Amino acid sequence: MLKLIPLAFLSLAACAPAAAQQHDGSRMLEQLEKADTNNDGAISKAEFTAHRASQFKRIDRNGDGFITDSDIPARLQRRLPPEMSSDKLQATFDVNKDGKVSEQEYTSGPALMFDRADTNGDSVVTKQELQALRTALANRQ
Ligand SMILES: [Ca+2]
Ligand SMILES: [Ca+2]
Ligand SMILES: [Ca+2]
Repeated sequence: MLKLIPLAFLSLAACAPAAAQQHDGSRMLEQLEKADTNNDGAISKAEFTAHRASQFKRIDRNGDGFITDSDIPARLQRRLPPEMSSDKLQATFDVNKDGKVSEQEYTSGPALMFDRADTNGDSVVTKQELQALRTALANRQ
């Protein structure tokens, strides 16, 4: 369980705008590919949302339905770059500004990588769209 937290946390942060500016696009791409639960090579918005919901459950360690500071161990927080801090996550996902990120806020929060990959805007990232993004990211690095 403890081992899962940093991973889940990194993938959460990878969805934040600041992280999108960084050169770890391949990790974000990986997250996107993992969301393809029916393995048809395409990721629908529904699959993406479901993937986020399962991430949320892993990050919300005390299971109270909210991501708060206490869900991220202080030991881990100190090692994380500033753009992955809980402040930053809350700035991105805490829409009603109550200091907690609810499951609803997280699953319907900004989906930068998905939106970027879905170039024709039909809410499905196809294999071709995924490949195009992979190429674009590789060229940038
Ligand atoms: Ca799929
Ligand atoms: Ca909130
Ligand atoms: Ca599309």
